[in-house]
Amino acid sequence: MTSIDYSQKIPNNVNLADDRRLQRALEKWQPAFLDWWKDLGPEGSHNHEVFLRTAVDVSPKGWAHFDMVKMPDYRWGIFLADQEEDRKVNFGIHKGEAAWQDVPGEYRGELRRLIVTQGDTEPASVEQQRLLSLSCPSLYDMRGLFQVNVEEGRHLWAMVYLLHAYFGRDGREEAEEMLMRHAGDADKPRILEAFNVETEDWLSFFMFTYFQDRDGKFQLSALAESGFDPLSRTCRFMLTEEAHHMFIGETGVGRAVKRSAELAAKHDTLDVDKYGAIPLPLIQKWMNFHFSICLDLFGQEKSTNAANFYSMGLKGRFNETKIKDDHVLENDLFPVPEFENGKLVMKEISALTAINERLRNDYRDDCQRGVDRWNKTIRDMGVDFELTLPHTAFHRNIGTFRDTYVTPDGQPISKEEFEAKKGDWLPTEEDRALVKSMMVRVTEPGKMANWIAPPAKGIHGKDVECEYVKLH
Ligand code: BYC
Ligand code: FE
Ligand code: FE
Repeated sequence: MTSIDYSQKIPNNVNLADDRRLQRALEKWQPAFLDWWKDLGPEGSHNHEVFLRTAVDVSPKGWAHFDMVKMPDYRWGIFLADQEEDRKVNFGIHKGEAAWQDVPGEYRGELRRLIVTQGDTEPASVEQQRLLSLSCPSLYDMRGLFQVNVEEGRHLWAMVYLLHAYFGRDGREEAEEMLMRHAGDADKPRILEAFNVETEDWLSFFMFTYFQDRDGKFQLSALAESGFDPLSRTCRFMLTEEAHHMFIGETGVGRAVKRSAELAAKHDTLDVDKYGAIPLPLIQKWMNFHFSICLDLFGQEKSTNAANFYSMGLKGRFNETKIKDDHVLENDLFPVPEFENGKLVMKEISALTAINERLRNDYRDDCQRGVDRWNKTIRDMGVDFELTLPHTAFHRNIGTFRDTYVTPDGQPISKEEFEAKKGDWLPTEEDRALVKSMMVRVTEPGKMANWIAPPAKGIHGKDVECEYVKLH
């Protein structure tokens, strides 16, 4: 089952050829997808040849095949991780029952909603990033961008497959809608807020792949626990690709940090913009922005939706089966933050209703790890500056902290104070213009824009100097 049939119009490892109806329906959706890619995929990329990895096998070892690929010829397909024998529903009220190979009728609406929300983010990110190749800091980075973009396109295929295969006519309608909503569109925006923000510059792109793709990791991990087995298998394979997106983010921010610290040490000042690099305090502002909008993606602290998804066995916790408890949670409590008379306090609520909050906490811990590594780079250069994740309450638009005003270190303040100080904490128009002015396109193999350090090594054993993209 693991090998992928590339002789098909739609490469797949789900025996699509055996289900003619489904195959025809997906083959009808395929040109709409390709039109969307042409219109809203990476600008000006259609003739480029790119050193891309393509899935040829879904086994943990060696599923990735690297080759020069002409961008529109990338083979988007449908790949599910192998079926686990005897898999069970591992949490909620159906715990212990055999995992579902079909949609449980009573949960159809909820499952469809989860799949649609997940699917919607994938093409959204491609739309958000579509202009970035025009200001890439190197061919190595342009390749990284395109790799992420084609895989997010494939993640859309993953969700569209589930909609077509398991949700009949409404599934097909939802699949069409995926190509109708657009990031930032005033009339038909993408579903989640953070997927409507423009990714204007490469620092934003690296923050996006560090923080926002990491939300992907946590949401997909929670969906990979699903009792609906096809969703679990799809998400498990998507997660193998996600790791590389976060690598691009972590090393990208890390290289900007390194260059900035290098120049700060050399000239004994943090104001390295005079030397063409992004000052560390600006990197902090970008981080404050991206981290806070990503915290919103986890939903409200108290969510009956999340409680229901869990009890129904549709969406679990991060590493559900490794957690040592009853996996039903009816008698468990979990602390969530609340405002009481202007003060932040923790309140214990039902662990079921606090599922979103728990995932957000896991996410926060994971985010901290990379920040620690960036700080080590800064220290190693002998520069006195520390990057810190802002407080969970800072700059939030969903849940308890919506309409509250809090400093990055968690002190409640008035709206007026927040408005007056905002420019110290979040990117201002001038900051954005400054960073944008550094985003000069560099396309000579091996060369880097001045604001970023070169990567430690190239891709798949190749040198950094390799011509990762042949521009045509
Ligand atoms: N924006 O009960 P609540 C990725 C709504 S990233 C706008 O807390 P729930 C990727 C909510 O819909 C991973 N609206 O909601 C990364 C609800 O509406 P109703 C994406 C929001 O359902 C990079 C109401 O507020 N995957 O893959 O518990 C590149 C009540 O809220 C938002 C997923 O998100 C928001 N941020 O939780 C490419 C997984 N938050 O019912 C790709 C699927 C909440 O009042 N989605 N609302 O009309 C879910 O699991 C959940 O729907 C959410 C929200 C976690 C998003
Ligand atoms: Fe994705
Ligand atoms: Fe991703």
